[in-house]
Amino acid sequence: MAKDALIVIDVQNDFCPAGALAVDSGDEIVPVINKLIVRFDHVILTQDWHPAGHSSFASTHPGKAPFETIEMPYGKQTLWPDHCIQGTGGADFHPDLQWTKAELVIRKGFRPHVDSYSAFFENDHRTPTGLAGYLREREITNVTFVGLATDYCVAYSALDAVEHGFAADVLLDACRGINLGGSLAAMITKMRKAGVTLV
Ligand code: VGL
Ligand code: ZN
Repeated sequence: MAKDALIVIDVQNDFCPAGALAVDSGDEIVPVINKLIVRFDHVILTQDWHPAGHSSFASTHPGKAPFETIEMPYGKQTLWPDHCIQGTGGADFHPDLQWTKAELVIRKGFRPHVDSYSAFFENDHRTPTGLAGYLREREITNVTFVGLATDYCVAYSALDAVEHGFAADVLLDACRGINLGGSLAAMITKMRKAGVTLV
C-alpha cells in the first residue's frame, strides 16, 4: 500500500512579503497548505537555516550583488540577499502556518561552504540530508511538495525525490516562484520531463 507524506518546503518569513528574499505572494499559499496539513497522515517541513556569513550570501563575497552567479567548487551558485539566518525571525515559519502536526523538520543550508536547495542533497548533489533514509525507514513511497520557492527548493527537492525512486507530486497552487531569468518555466519543464506529477 502506498504511503504518502506532505513535504512543506521553506514557508518562512524571509520568503514571504517583507522578508529578506521575498517571493511574490509567498504568504498566499499558507491557508492552502494548512488545509493540506489536515488531510495528510504524515507531514514533514523543511527550514532554510543558514549561519551568518553563509557562502550563498552576496554580502560574503566582496564586490558581488544579490542574484549574481559565482563559481563554487561544486558548480554555479546564485548569490542571495542574507536570508533565513539561524535563530532569527526571518528563519521562523510563517506565523499562520499550522505546523504543529509535523513529524520531522529538515534543516538545510547550515554548512557554511555549500548551499542546499533540495531537501535531499546539498547543492554539491552528494551530501545527503538524511531525508531519503528517513522516508524509506518510514515506508513512505509518495511525496507531495508544496511551498517556496517553486523554481528552487521545491523543484530541486521534487527532482531528487524522483531520482531516489519516490513518486513525487508538486501542487502548483500551493507554491510560489522566484523566477530569476526564466527559472520558473525552465524548472517546470525539467520537473515534467523527469516524471514529477504537476498538479
Ligand atoms: C531558497 C534560494 C535560497 C528556496 C532558499 O527556499 O527556494 N531559494 N535559499
Ligand atoms: Zn537559502
